[in-house]
Amino acid sequence: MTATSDQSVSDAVTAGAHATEIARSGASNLRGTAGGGADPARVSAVVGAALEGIRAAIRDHEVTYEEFDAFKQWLIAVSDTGEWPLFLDVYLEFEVEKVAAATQQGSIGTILGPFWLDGQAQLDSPATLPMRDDEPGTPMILAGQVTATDGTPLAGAKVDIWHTDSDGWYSGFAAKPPAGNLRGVVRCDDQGRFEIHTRKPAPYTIPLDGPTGQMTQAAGWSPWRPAHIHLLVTAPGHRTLTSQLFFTGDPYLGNDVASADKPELTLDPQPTGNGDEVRADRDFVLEPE
Ligand code: MBD
Ligand code: FE
Repeated sequence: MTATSDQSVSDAVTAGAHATEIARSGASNLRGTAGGGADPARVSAVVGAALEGIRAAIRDHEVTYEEFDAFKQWLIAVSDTGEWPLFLDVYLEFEVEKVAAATQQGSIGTILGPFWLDGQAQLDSPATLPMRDDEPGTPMILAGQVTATDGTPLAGAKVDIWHTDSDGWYSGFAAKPPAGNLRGVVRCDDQGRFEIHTRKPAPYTIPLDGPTGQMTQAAGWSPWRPAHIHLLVTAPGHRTLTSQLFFTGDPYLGNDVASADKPELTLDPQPTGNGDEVRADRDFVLEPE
């Protein structure tokens, strides 16, 4: 990878440093137990297969010393910018999510990604997410009900929601939006219903000034993610649903750099008649633990 100027590396470093801190603390390990104590046979099988995949690429494509050295430089840049969470969540998490989804009942989910934050505003439904006085973008209502797989409404359910602003920036990971912007944990009513007032997010490119974006572009791949809303839907005694919602007509659907979009997760918001406000309805079904 080519070197980048200090100025252009800053988006990647701003996002990467915080995402690395969160991943290192284990706070974003929402679907797993702590690591360690792995069975040697499993380490050998999984790590062995991963290494053999890379060795096969070297053999099949006759990788040169120059390219091997560029790979080393790239790995070092991933560490220096803190982009391990970004790189892993963009290029590998969707496969891990498929493994997890194979044993999950209820609503279909998708990957968590690197930009979830703990400790956000706790709100009661109907709720408006924290936003700037002049928050740009189309006003949007997301509403629905959380039930168990047997249809029981889940009174104690919460919807933890985070998404970019209408320019594609996440609060907490980019300099522009203030802390907590367009993030919140919404407590549903006694019927498990929620109504969340926010702004429609925009399509997003992964940082282009860091090694993950540079590798993506060097390969001629699209660095875009379709516009999306992240959600963690929780209820006591139920398995947490990690999901994202997308929008009909988004030009990047089916070509998500993170391979996380699924047809079942597409919203088609409709005008409410209140200015340019739109509304989308979506229910969630959680599996008892
Ligand atoms: C994102 O916003 C995201 O959701 C994922 C999975 C990866 C990179 C950026
Ligand atoms: Fe995202």
